[in-house]
Amino acid sequence: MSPDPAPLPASIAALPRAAFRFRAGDSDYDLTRRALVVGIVNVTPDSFSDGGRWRDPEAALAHALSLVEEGADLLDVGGESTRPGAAPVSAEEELARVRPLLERLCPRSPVPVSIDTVKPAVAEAALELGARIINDVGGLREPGTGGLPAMAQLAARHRASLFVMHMQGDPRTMQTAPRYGDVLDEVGDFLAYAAVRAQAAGIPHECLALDPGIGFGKTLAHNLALLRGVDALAGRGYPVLVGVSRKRLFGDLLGLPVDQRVEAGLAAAVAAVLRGARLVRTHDVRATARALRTAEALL
Ligand code: HH2
Repeated sequence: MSPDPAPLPASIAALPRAAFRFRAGDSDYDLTRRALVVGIVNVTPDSFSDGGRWRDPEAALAHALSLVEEGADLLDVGGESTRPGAAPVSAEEELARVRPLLERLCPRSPVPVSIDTVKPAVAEAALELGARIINDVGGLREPGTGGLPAMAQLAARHRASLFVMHMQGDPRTMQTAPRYGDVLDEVGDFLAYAAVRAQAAGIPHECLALDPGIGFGKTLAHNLALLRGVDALAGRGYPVLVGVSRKRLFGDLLGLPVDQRVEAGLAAAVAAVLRGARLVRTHDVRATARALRTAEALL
């Protein structure tokens, strides 16, 4: 039996209501008291922490479904690594990686599936296969028609939802010398403007989530400022998604290699959720779901 909910802490109660609702596919989530866990399934040869592990589509499918068992509310499928220094792949290659999994997963997934891509052609094929969310780590940079972003127009046409992430530069060069005036203001302004453009393209407010893009063209100081400022970002009036799972910031902070960053990622996820983040993208679904449910019970 769940304990009676306590009053919301002031940090969360003060945020706009619109930051606590998200819709994807047939699911309409009330995020007032619960954050969503987004399970990562990378079908890439070279992702920084799980590259090459799920290239066989049957193994990838079993992995994805096991993440749902562990508590994933959404699944995010990716076919191109965006780790610092990663070389881009063609749309054909990326699609050849994700298609076999999406064909198997979308018809039987009990939770909405998202496609992690910066390419409209890949996103469109994924939506046709049944994905319900586009995770655009390019921050809507591909132009569409009439000055509106291609990814937003595509999502609107397919009644899909959209994660919009901030990235400075591109994966090949983004960590060379990231520079900001006030990182929180700049990233927040960028995302709020992207959200307005997405809505102009026809995406309902509640089908959008904004992501500061931890590790994408950011130093350790930038990443920490963004995580500390999640409440300011949520104050823009959209649900905030954070992805910290196994990332380099924990290497910078604690000197740990990629296979020893789970605990640090849990602490960061919990801290971000207590500041108002409402979606957490992670490889470590079971541990993250347990950590978040515990933190939420104590709120
Ligand atoms: N991080 C990665 C990839 N996609 N999408 C969103 N919205 N937010 C993130 O923080 C984010 C993301 C990088 O992590 P991973 O998928 O594990 O690695 P790789 O890009 O090497 O495949």
